[in-house]
Amino acid sequence: MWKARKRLRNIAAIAMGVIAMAALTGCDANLLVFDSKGPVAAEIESLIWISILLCAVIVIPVIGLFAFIVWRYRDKPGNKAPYKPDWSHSTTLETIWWGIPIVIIILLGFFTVRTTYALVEPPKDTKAEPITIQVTSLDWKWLFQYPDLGIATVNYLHIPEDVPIQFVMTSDAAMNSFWVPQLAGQMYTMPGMAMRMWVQADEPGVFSGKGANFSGEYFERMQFNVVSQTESEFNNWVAESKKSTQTLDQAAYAKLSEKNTMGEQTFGSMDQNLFAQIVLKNGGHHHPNNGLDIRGQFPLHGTDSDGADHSGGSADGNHDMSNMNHDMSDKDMHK
Ligand SMILES: [Cu+2]
Repeated sequence: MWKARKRLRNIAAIAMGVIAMAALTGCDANLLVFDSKGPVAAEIESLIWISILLCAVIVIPVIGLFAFIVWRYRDKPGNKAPYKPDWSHSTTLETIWWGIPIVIIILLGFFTVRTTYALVEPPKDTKAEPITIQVTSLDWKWLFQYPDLGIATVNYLHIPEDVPIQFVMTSDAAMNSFWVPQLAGQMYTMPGMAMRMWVQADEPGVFSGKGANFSGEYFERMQFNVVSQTESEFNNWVAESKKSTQTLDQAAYAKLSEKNTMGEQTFGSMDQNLFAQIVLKNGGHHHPNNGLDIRGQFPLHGTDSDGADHSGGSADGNHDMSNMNHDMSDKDMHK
């Protein structure tokens, strides 16, 4: 009996040690949401802090009361704690333990909604002209296209510091989640949809990003570095990348779409319509007035221009890419 109990205690001690180690090593130095390096991530970080404080308002008194009650009402000869077996209701207590959570839920909701809406817009205090990066998650790699610059990369990207980056994201495989913890929150990439997330880095540096969603056999290989650079360094990198003779055309994309893993790649030129085609071929549906900068050429369908008939679903066979009479390549058309 005694031996069994001792063995149980040893197992418990080892289990606690393993959990503690996992908890400590889990904080990869590159994945710190509490070490934000840009205005978008800073906004999210303050929301996390507000949430922690509001939770603490409940958690700390509850833990304190638990310890107090266990001590105060413990079974001990001569304990003078009041004993009231017939007690059943207290309006004061009911008001407190319903009132505080209601106030906390209202505050949490207020701050969450405020942050969510704020993040739809590019960072307010930045004057720089935004640049767009189109992101496609594939099995098992990330494709980044720079429609403004005509280059593309795989599994890494460079951005200029202090410039708002508009990530327009889709998936051409299982859905995934794009996450650069120090620069922004997570956003899902989904086939047939284009999602937008604003990102901005305050300083030069290398920030790690990853697919935060399980996406099959090699999901853990869906990692990439975001290299933030000064404007001149960034321009040098762009000029250097343009020298690459690799072109991201249909043939190159077909190769990228194969199920495999790969290292970093750079394409010196690319097909400007590719991203739009990826979104449309998976059942996507272009809405010119939604403010998303998907770029590329879209076929005109129905009565899009006056905003009617947007009910046509994903199985829309009318999206024939050969019928490119609706030129959306002009940036102003997206305003
Ligand atoms: Cu439409």
